[in-house]
Amino acid sequence: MNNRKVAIIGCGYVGAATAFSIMQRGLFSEMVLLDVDRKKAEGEAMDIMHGMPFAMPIHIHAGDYDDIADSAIIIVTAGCNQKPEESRLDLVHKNIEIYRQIMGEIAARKVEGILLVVSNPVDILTYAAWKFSGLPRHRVMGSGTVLDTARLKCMLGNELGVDARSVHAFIIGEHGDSELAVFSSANVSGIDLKDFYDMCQPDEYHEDTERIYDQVKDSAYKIIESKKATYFGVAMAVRRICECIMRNEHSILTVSGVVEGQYGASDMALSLPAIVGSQGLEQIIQIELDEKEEEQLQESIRVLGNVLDECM
Ligand code: 6V0
Repeated sequence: MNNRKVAIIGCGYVGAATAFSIMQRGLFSEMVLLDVDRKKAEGEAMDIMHGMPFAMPIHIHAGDYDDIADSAIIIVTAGCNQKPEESRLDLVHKNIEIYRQIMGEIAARKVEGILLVVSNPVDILTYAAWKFSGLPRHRVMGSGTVLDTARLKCMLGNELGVDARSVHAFIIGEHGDSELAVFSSANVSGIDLKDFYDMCQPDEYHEDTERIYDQVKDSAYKIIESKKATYFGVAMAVRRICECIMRNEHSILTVSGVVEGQYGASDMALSLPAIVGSQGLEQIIQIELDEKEEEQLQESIRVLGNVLDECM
C-alpha cells in the first residue's frame, strides 16, 4: 500500500470539490481520479493540478482500478445525486447497482486501504460497500452525519455568537430525514447547552433547538433547490475524515459504520460518534440519550432496516 495515495471514484460535483479540498491540505503525494466518464476525470485532474504552485506538490492524474488499488484511502462519490423533491433514500436502487459494480472491482484487487463512502443514501451504501467489498468492518466507513453535525454546530454557533468549533453536539442516526440531534449532551466548551442559553439568551433554548434541528434536516433540500447540488460542505467534511485517518488523530466524528449491537442495531450501518484514526473506524462510542432521542434513534434504525430489507 502507498501510504500517501488517495483515490476518488466519481468525479462529479462532490468528487471534484473533494479533490480540490484535499489537494490543498498536503495530506497526500498522489491522487487518482476515476470516473466512468474518463474524460471528466482527466479534465478535473488537469484543472486541479494547475493550482499546484499555490498549494503543495502532489501528482494528480486520472486512472483505472489497477491504478487505485494501492491507495491508503479510496473515497467513493460515484452515483446519482438528489433532484429537487427527491429524498436520499429515493436514490437507493440506482446507487446500489453502481456500488455492486464498483465494489466488485475493489474486491477483485488486493486493497489494503480504507474505503470512505460518500454517495447517498450513505448509511445504506456503507453497508453495501462492506458487504460487496469483503473488507473488514473497521476499514469501511461512510461520511455519515459529519456534514449534518457541522451544520448543527455552525447554526448553534451563529445563534449564540460563539465559534462553531466551541460547540459540541451530534447529529446521529440516518444521514437523511430520520436523523436526530442529540441536544441532551450538547455543550459549549463543557458548559451544558441549556445552561449556556440561560446565561446569554434565556427562554430561547426550546424554540431555537427545534428550529435549528429542522433547518439542519432541510439544508440539503434548500441548497439543491437553489443551486442543484451540494458539494462544498461535504467536500470539507470528507477532507476532515481523511485528516483524522492520515494523522492518526483518534478524533470523534459521526461517521457511518457497520454496527455490532449498539443501541440494539445490527446488520446495518448507522451514523454514530466514532473514534477515527489510521486503522479507520476504530471504535463506535455509544453515548447516552434521553428518552425522546432514544425513540428517534430507534425510528431511524427502523427506517434503515426497512430499506435494507427491500434492496439487499
Ligand atoms: P454527480 O455530479 O452526478 O456525479 C456523480 C459522478 O459519478 C459522475 O461524474 C458519474 O459519471 C460518476 N459515476 C456514475 N457511475 C459510476 C461508476 N459506476 N463508476 C465511476 N463513476 C461513476 O453527483 P454529485 O457529485 O453531486 O453527488 C455524488 C453523490 O454524493 C450522490 O449520491 C449525492 O447524493 C452524494 N452526496 C453525499 C453527501 C454526503 O453528505 N454524504 C452530500 C452531498 C452529495
